Amino acid sequence: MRETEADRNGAMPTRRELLRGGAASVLAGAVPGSGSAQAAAQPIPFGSAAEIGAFREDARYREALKRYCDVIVPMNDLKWQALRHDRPRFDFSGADEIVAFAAANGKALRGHTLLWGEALPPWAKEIASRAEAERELVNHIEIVVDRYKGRIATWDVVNEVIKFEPEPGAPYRDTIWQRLLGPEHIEIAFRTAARVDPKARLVLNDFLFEEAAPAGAARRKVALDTFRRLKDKGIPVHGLGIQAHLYGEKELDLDGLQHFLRDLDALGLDVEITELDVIDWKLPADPARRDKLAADRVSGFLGAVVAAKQPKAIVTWGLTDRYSWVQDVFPRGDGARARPLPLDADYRQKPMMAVLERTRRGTAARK
Ligand code: 9MR
Repeated sequence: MRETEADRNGAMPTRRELLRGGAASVLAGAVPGSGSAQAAAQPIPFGSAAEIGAFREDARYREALKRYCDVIVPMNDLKWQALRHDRPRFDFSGADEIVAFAAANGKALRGHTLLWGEALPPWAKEIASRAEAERELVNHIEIVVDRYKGRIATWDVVNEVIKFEPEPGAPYRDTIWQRLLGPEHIEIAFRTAARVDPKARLVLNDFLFEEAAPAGAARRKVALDTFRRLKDKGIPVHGLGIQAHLYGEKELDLDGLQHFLRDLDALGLDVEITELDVIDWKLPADPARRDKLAADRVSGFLGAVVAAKQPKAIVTWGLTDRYSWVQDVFPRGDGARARPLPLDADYRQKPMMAVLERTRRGTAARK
């Protein structure tokens, strides 16, 4: 692998320096389990969501995916909106491109997502009865999971089902699935995915488990209650996807998070960090200062996570600040570009990348 301009210019150690430190397999994009040279303890697999527009148009983006990722997640192309824009016909074009790229480059895949109340095609509003909702949901999951059976190892079976601020008796979001099927929509989705691909790892993916406000604790409780219910009913579920869209300006409830991780462990569940980035709209403008604060936020979060429970993977929601939902949804008041990700808009490594590397290799500095 060539030393790139980014290595030479970035604030991070050069590739040569990292190699001296024994990080060769990471920079070579080594895939855990592929038999490539690795340190004795396997590093936690690292990955990113891949956005199809950037993936198609930007060769540097594809190179970055090859170089840094063990795991790739199609960011939007497995959502209903992408697959089902035409009700009778499935359109797998975008997902197939990313899946083929992953296969060609020896990357694992996460599937995102089989059930969500958002990113639905307009026709979904026409689904009117319980029977129709169940038929559509089961049919969708059967076809999608079957197509990628043996290729997509892990599925975010349900995404963002927990109510933003859950209340007693009202744990789940008001979505078309919840309205027509009630809480059973979660069970139907997991049961169907497991039936079609019994070897797949099946995950419930959601956010704000690290939140210090009361909603954080309430959301953790709903997740645990949901898992207990699924387990009691014998429904296969393997883990929790912790999205981790971290707010740069907010202190996190790391004690609450660690307690939660131990509770999940006691239930026999894995965790993965699935959509990590830092929402930096309230952080200071100076890029170096902002990057440092974002890296510190990620370091505090991941440090607490690995101290309580080793995640199966750490996945960021994009790789480069050039393309991120944070820029669109949380624009800064001063008009400066958002810097939520481990590479800057010119693909230079930021301090966050060093934190990710240290965390996944278990070499994070102890406080
Ligand atoms: O980053 C995604 C953006 O490109 C899409 O327009 C949006 C709607 O499909 O979804 C974004 O990704 C979301 C993910 O699927 C679920 N968790 C929150 C992510 C950021 O909004």
